[in-house]
Amino acid sequence: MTTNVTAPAPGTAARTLDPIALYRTMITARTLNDVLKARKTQGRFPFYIGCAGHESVAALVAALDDDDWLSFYYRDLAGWLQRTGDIHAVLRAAYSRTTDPMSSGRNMPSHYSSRAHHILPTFSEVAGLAPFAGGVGWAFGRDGSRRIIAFSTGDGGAATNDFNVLLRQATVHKLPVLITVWNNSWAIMTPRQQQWAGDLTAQVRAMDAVAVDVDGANPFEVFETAARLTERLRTGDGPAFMHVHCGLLDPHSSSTDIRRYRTREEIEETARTKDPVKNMGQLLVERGLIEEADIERMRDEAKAAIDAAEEQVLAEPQVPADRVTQKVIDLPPAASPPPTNAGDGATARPMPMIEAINDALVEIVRRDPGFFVFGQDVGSATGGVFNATQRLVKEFPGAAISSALNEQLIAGISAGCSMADGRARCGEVQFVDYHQSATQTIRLAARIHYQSFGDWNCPMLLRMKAGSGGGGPISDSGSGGGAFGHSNSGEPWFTSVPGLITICPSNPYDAKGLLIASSQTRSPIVFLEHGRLYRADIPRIHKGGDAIAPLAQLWNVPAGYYTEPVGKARTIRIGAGAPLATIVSWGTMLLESAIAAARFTETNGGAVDVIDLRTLMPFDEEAIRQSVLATNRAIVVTEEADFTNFGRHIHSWIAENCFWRLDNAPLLISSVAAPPAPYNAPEETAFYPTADDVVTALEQLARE
Ligand SMILES: Cc1ncc(C[n+]2csc(CCOP(=O)(O)OP(=O)(O)O)c2C)c(N)n1
Repeated sequence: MTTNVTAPAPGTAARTLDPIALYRTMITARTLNDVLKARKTQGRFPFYIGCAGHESVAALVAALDDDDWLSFYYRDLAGWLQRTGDIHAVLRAAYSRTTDPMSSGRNMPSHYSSRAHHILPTFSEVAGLAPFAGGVGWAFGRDGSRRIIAFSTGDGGAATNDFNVLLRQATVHKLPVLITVWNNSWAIMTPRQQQWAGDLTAQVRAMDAVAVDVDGANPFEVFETAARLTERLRTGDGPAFMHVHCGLLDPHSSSTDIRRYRTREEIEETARTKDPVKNMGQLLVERGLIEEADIERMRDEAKAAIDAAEEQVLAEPQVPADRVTQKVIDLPPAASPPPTNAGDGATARPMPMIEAINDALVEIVRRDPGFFVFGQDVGSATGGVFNATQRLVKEFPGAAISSALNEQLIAGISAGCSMADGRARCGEVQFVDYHQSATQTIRLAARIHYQSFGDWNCPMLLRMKAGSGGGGPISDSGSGGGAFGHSNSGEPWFTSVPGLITICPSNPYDAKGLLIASSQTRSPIVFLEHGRLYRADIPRIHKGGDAIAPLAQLWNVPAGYYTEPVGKARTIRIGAGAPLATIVSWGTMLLESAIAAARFTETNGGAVDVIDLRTLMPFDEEAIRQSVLATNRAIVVTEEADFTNFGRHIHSWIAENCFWRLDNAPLLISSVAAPPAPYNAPEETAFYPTADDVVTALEQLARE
């Protein structure tokens, strides 16, 4: 083994290693680990998960530049210390102090995170950061900065979908990601043999990454391998993989009894042969860089520094309970109005929603050349299967990029890249039904702001075609034949995720304004585009009859850049005089509701208020309250199937908040309780509510 202790090899830019500083970091990590283990045993805090046996990760970090990003996992205390030198932070996290820079005391200890030091916010979900790390690598691959990101996980982590998504992201797109698996042979109590068959390193190599096995008990070998691979990564030749063989010197965590699942012989053998701190000390002594006595002295110095830090941290403030709802969501800034003249003479022109979406994407890229849409088929000449990116493809080559058929891969690129760039980066999911594999990534993206107590934002923007297939509202255009897999409306999947903004426009004007507003988001957004509305015309009172006048202007879309406010509903009054009832709806069902209101008022006179929620979560409570307090009657209309759904949430909110002012029980109109939606026309039509159902409900409210 050769050791790069003085200078880089001629002709390379490899970093030099200060072996004594590295050893100091490793010994500090081990000492801090032992202190924290003891404190947990003393009942000073509820949980601790340690690093003993994994300290060579400090050598890997030593091979990187400070501008390189890190995606750690819970064994990477030594990596944290190598990058930040901050023992206080570790103690602050353990003791849940507000001063904890990782999460202000919100997350468990050992969940490393720091925007200032480019350390992504560690999740408890094993390897959950993997698709995000791919997204960060994507950003670095595009920006020419030659930065890289190093990702680590354990042997159990290598079995996750998330990890396999990262491998595909990084290899297909040749991303500068150093992927490391720290194989300590255990995933809690499950031996390594359950995680993969055959040779993991060979498997990764076959995917077209440079892949090597490394002895994790030897920090010099870890450093040299990482330094060599890192230089290659900076050339843009694609990812590298390190299969680091190491040993776990402690039980899995403070909740696990090591002797219940590991033999005494194996534990002793691991301690004897796989202790990187002990090995490093011996190597330094053998090379004459330190003396035996220095080891004890350095340990004492580390302990003294930890003791002093602990005393200071214990005096720092504990987390106040009333903070619990802070930093859940970060809405985009207030809306900016359309230009009165976009410069080409045309201020506004009629167009369907799909054109308005094309228009919005073009406006976004004009102002933010780093913006892109990544999704299945979106880079094709047609601009995806629904043509939403057709103009991007034509006018901004490279801004719409076709992806592999993997929704989690898409979400990860969008999420990670948005964190690296600090601006919305867009993924397109072809049908909302297929977002399922991305669920974990979406949920984690939505948690980042809260978990890190505002240190991180994840402005991921995911556009999805949602809702029933077909062209135009059901009352106008009949069945669509979308069937299973192409017809879910999707609201409950997203509106139940804390920290996630869900938007669903009903018309071209709002689609454009809200999509442009979404490009300024700080929290992740799911933007639901109802397929029936892509090419829908202004809804008509009766098939072939007059257009509904109050909606007509929303099909006239201004040229240029404008935004509509996220979190604000649009109240549309249909008819004249005092409104009889409030209908709350969104998307396709907003059009059915408007048709119903027009028909009802045509026959009965008077008016109906139709509230288009537009943003489903967080929804506009004030708009609903104001209208229902004036009408005293409410109907919620949703395309969702009749199970636990978002429409019921709005219905329940009205009952809870407006109860004493209601003349009758609020009504809920939804699809039936079945999986959406059968392919044949009779059953499909029977599945969805239409304007006729809403008219019946209005008549019932008028009678009661
Ligand atoms: C996705 C997920 N599934 C299960 C768990 C529970 N869990 C926590 S750690 C762990 C084992 C991880 O093992 P490995 O990746 O080998 O890392 P090690 O702890 O051995 O370093 C499990 C199953 C989890 N946190 N996340």
